[in-house]
Amino acid sequence: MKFEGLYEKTLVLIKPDAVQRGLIGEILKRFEMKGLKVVGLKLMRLDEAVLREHYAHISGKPFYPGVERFMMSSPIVALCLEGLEVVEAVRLITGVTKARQAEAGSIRGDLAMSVACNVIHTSDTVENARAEVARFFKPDEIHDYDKSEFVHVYTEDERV
Ligand code: FUP
Repeated sequence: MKFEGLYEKTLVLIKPDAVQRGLIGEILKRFEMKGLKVVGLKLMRLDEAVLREHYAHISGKPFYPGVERFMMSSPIVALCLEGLEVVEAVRLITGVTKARQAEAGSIRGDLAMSVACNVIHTSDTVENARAEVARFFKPDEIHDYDKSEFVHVYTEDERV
């Protein structure tokens, strides 16, 4: 891959509310339409241990037990996406945490009204994305392949 160093991977979790509401396809479609490359994809159940690690930054909050119960209430879909500056691009498509305030056109803005049941988790920084992809995917579950991305990069300084 050309300019490999500029490419990032990010983690998306399609949460139990989206699985229950039949929104897996809609959410996947939005990422695919944006031009993002799916390099990891699986249905899985989460347990307390992985959730406490994943949500360490909120595990002391009063609402945390509810988050844990919700995230274990049905399987989720874990998705690893790859692309140029993909972490920021995916956060923009995600919308803010409180879904009823999320911008129209974003996934949360279009598909949810709740704070807790806000249809997806997405990594918020490049550093967290690295740790989160490693938390949810084994190395052999990430698939490297060629896909045209229609992102034109001339030099490492010129990302257009
Ligand atoms: P985000 O990065 O947008 O997923 O948001 P946070 O990491 O701050 O929060 C993680 C999850 O905790 C949210 F997706 C939903 C839940 N949460 C609540 O239930 N109540 C709150 O007040 C804040 C977050």
